[in-house]
Amino acid sequence: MTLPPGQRAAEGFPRFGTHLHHPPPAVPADPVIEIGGALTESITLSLEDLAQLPRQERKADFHCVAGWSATDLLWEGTSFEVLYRTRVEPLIEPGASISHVVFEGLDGFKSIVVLEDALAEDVLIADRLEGRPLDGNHGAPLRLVSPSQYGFISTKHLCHIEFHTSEPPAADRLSPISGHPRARVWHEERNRYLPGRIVRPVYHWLVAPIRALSARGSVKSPL
Ligand SMILES: Nc1nc2c(c(=O)[nH]1)N[C@H]1C(S)=C(S)[C@@H](COP(=O)(O)O)O[C@H]1N2
Ligand SMILES: [Mo]
Repeated sequence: MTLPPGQRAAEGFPRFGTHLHHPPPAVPADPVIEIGGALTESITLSLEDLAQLPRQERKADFHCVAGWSATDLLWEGTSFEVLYRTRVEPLIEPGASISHVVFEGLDGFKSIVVLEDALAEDVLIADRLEGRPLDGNHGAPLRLVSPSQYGFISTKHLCHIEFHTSEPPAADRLSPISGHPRARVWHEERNRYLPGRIVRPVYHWLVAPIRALSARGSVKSPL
């Protein structure tokens, strides 16, 4: 098993995130994804709408920027590229060229993704993990999964996708641990300002406390 540079295999698949000790957000009775931005109209996709699109299964490792990796996870869901080509591209404003996509979760978490990275063939909007519906720990009801990018790209509890024609300002851009805008794990693009190998030790040091806090807010799960 080969992990990307600077990663260590974690035990299991921990709940982790900037949500820290906060429990996962409540799942709405009828979950939807709102889709908007530089489009001629905004649309709302229900789970039934998503179910019209082809299903995909994908085995992949998951890499957190702090340095832990979970291996061989089995995700199921919809290809983001197929969703984009079929439901979004026909709505793009004439003359507009989409460059970035913002994914937002029910807890207010956002990731900003370069369109080219979002359209990679391994990017899913997942609703199942290891053969079961996603639980609150890992992003119920739906989450983005972009296995070739650090975990902070893979927004959990996905409820809103917005398409932009230029790079929107990142909320954390002034922070010394601001995430790299590409976040490609094999390039070790951890940090917006500093080379990945330089920041590794600082990030590794964050794993234990964030993992412990995230576990405090976790829900009981069969995994
Ligand atoms: N909605 C939401 N999505 C999120 C986060 C978060 O705090 N909230 N944390 C991100 C980070 S930093 C990581 S490493 C992964 C962790 O996913 P997991 O809890 O399923 O392990 O979720 C990402 N997506
Ligand atoms: Mo992370």
